[in-house]
Amino acid sequence: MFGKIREGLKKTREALSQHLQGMLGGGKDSALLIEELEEALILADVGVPTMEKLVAGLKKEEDPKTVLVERIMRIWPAGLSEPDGSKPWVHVFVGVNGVGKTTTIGKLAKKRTGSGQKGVIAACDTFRAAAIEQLEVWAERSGAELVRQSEGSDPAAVAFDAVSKALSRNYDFCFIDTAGRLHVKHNLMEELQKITRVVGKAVDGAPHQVSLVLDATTGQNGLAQAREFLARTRVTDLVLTKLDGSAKGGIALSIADELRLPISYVGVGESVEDLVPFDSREYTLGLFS
Ligand SMILES: Nc1nc2c(ncn2[C@@H]2O[C@H](COP(=O)(O)OP(=O)(O)O)[C@@H](O)[C@H]2O)c(=O)[nH]1
Ligand SMILES: [Mg+2]
Repeated sequence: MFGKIREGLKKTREALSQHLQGMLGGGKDSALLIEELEEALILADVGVPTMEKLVAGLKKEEDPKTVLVERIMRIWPAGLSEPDGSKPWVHVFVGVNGVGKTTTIGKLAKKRTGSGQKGVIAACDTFRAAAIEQLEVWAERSGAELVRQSEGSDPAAVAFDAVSKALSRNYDFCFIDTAGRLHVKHNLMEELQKITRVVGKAVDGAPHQVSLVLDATTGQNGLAQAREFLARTRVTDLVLTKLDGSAKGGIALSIADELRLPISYVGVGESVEDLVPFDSREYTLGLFS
């Protein structure tokens, strides 16, 4: 598993290193190097405020690269606290269409069933039949049970069914897949709030985890999405997907710096093993070498 984040950062690292040769190789005027670094960080979607924080006074440092790495390490928020053993662990996944919610749920379900756990997945994106079918495939692949109703049914009712089932069977987890259509933003947020309320009535403390899934290829757009969700729903952590296809891996820093939310997992590909726990050190070092 070690190295998957670094591998996922390949495109970002290549983009950064094109601009950073001076800094890494030495021998250039330091003001020029800082200018290059600023540009490289912006191109990697680190965002202006975070970039400015990282480079401030850097040209006076004897070993700018080490200082930069230390500064980045200080930006990552503390990790998620350990699950408290609640059973079922009710975990809701939110985010706009196409970011990778369903895929992430499938990968995580497979991880859990692979270690002997039992659980259900709730198909609460009831808007499209295709969404339910896609989840069905992941449920089969992982051996988790799918709780679904017909297309167009009330997502909160599906969530309630799923949580009740997980509770009565003493299952370990209940994953809730949600819709992400943005053109009816207001309704989507209300729908998410209703799901949250309903599962909280069925299981004490639920939802225990609400992950906002963001697509790394969308860069700063992801940050804008996050602000919208955070304004209307409770989010406990972030999942950053498609790092493998992105040269904008700096977005993780921008998000961590502004939102102060931990990143729990990183998606680095489409198959089941391509979801890895976030590792701040590997991520930081993987940006440069
Ligand atoms: N390369 C890559 N593709 C991903 C990753 N996660 C999801 N995808 C792909 O992104 C597309 C949309 O994912 P999906 O789970 O349906 O998104 P949802 O609409 O949020 O549920 C699918 O084709 C997935 O295979 C990832 O980490 N890397
Ligand atoms: Mg989906």
